[in-house]
Amino acid sequence: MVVTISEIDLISIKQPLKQPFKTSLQRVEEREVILVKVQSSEGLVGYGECVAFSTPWYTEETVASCRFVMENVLIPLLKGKVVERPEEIHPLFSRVKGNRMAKAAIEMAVWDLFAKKKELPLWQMVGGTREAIPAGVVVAADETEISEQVEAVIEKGYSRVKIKITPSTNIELLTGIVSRYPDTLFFADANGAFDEQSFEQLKQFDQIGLTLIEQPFGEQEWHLHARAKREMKTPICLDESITCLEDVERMIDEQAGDIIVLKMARLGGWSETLRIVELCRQHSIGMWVGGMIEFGVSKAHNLALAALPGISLPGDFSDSDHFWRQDIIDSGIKVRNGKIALSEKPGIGYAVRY
Ligand code: OSB
Ligand code: MG
Repeated sequence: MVVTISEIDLISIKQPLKQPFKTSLQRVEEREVILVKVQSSEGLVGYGECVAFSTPWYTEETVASCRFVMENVLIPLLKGKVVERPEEIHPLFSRVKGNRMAKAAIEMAVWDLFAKKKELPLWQMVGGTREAIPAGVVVAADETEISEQVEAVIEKGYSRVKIKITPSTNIELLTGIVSRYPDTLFFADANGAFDEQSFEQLKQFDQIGLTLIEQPFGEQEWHLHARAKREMKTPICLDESITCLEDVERMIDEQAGDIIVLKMARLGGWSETLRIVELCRQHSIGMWVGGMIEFGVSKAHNLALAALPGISLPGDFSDSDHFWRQDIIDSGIKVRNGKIALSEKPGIGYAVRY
């Protein structure tokens, strides 16, 4: 199977969020992403979405740095190339240092293109075995708003809720919420807000009945994460610390975590993510697919990833109408009875409009 990459276009997408996304790191009110459209000489089209933020508050990359690297470095490497397998993109880009979110966006578009060429849903092309993906939602709000927002999402059918925490989170409030909904899985995401001084505060979260605690310490704090894993019973999950396969190997070697969040954008795309999934399967490391306030193209790729065997925990998969008035894919991502059905159409399975 041969594809000649003839065109690569970058399209800016900008939309206000329906409600502000508030974390200890950043308040996000408007989201800008770059839609990547890759075309083959025979007229097939694949889509990726570059999900770096406007400023480097979550990862080092930004919308501007990604656009620069894509336009000046990655697109010239790929344009006009004859590609036989989508796996060829990762080594082609490996001569470029870092810039994983920029690489991922283009690489993902090529994977979508190949699935369309093969006339297969992307989730089937990568070996997915599930037909519906359990939904999960993030409540990132001020303390006064949390109870109300949790109640609202549970009423909408979500059975996994992720709440943002910091050392000053009101433990009684959180304990009350978690015990009020015994059938709901609660994840707590700290985005690295704890440190050695606040270690004892972190331990208080161990009694609440959380499914996991995500990234309590900074991304390089391997020792503190290992200590948390030793001293606490709640599983420790790494998000920001995991940027490549070697980071997962380090987590395993240093026993610094039980679970990882898969974010294809942060990991540089499909190839690296699939290697990581294999490694985690071999070592019985839990996995789930994380979100970054994305639009439907990125979510569709992530849904295909979540269809793989071994990805057992529910990910950051909310309905398009959670963040957006109008998503960029037709009909949007729909949560029904706490699940999202996978599309049977080729590639990412949704028509894109922008
Ligand atoms: O840490 O998981 C995170 C959003 C933006 C940046 C980082 C994170 C998040 C989320 C997921 O919490 C939000 C979503 O559902 O897309
Ligand atoms: Mg996180």
